[in-house]
Amino acid sequence: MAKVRLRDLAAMEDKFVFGHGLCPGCGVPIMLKMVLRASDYPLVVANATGCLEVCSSGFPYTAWKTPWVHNAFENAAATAAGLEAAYKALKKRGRLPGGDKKIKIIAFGGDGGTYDIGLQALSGAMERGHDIVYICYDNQSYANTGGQRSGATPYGASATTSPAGKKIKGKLQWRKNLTEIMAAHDIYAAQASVSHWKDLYSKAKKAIEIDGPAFINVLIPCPTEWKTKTEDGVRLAKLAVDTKVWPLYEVEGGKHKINYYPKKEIPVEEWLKPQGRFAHMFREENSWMIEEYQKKVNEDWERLVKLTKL
Ligand SMILES: Cc1ncc(C[n+]2csc(CCOP(=O)(O)OP(=O)(O)O)c2C)c(N)n1
Ligand code: SF4
Ligand SMILES: [Mg+2]
Repeated sequence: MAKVRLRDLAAMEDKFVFGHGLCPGCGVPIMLKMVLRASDYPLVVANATGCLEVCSSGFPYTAWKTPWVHNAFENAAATAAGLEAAYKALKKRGRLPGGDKKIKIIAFGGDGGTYDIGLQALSGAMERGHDIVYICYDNQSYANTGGQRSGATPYGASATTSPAGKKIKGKLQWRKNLTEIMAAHDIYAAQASVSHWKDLYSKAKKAIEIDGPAFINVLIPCPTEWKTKTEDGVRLAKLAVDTKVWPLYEVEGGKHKINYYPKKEIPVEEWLKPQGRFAHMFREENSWMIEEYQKKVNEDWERLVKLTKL
């Protein structure tokens, strides 16, 4: 793990600053400030449509202090791949503005833009081996457009397109395991959370240093769509890790490594309870949903532990 002290981080230049309109308590800027600090090189950012893009670039303002390209909802990875190809071509011809200095290309996309609509572009870019980093900021919802369910939305969560009511009890499917899908591309793939900033910083640094494709899936608390108190975000992100709902791990050279083993068993309902989107699961007649949830979390954790032993 890269060694970093909080006071050194605090002294670093901020490349994502005031002037954005992200909600109070949103986890996106926490993630962003950490990831942007992890680079020793100038960065060029590709950003899929979503909360981050919409809230940081209302013309004529910008919260970005680094070159930034807005692309469509579905093609952040393709934009990043194109930027990298252009960078390489200009470098080869000696036509890079600012000389020959190394830059890195980094793409940010939400879970909707990554798990779902941008998956083809992402898979293609990673398979072709572009020297890019792709960060999925996973708030488990199509948040920017009103909280529709995505492939990342957890089982049971009430979303505007999977509303808990008389007909259904929230989302009926389990979350897609995107981190494993990306690991299957034989690249550096990792899972991180804004609650564990040293781990996140180290993973971002490693991904940026790697000469080739890298992917990180970062859990982002979203008070608006998780229906939680604004001040609870980081605590909930930590609870997701401690209840094993969101294990911190990485896959490098085909080897799985768990970066954090929770010290004690915390039931999954501790994570579910403070979130309004799961409120219906706490009605007596729906208690089986919490049991199902716990069973799945246990099974997924056991499977992950087994993978680390291969
Ligand atoms: C092709 C296309 N379909 C739909 C939209 C509308 N749209 C814009 S952002 C968005 C949701 C984004 O969700 P996510 O990627 O999870 O980012 P978040 O808003 O949660 O940050 C949708 C549906 C669009 N811009 N383009
Ligand atoms: S809706 Fe959620 S992810 Fe979007 S800005 Fe608000 S808190 Fe952040
Ligand atoms: Mg989202």
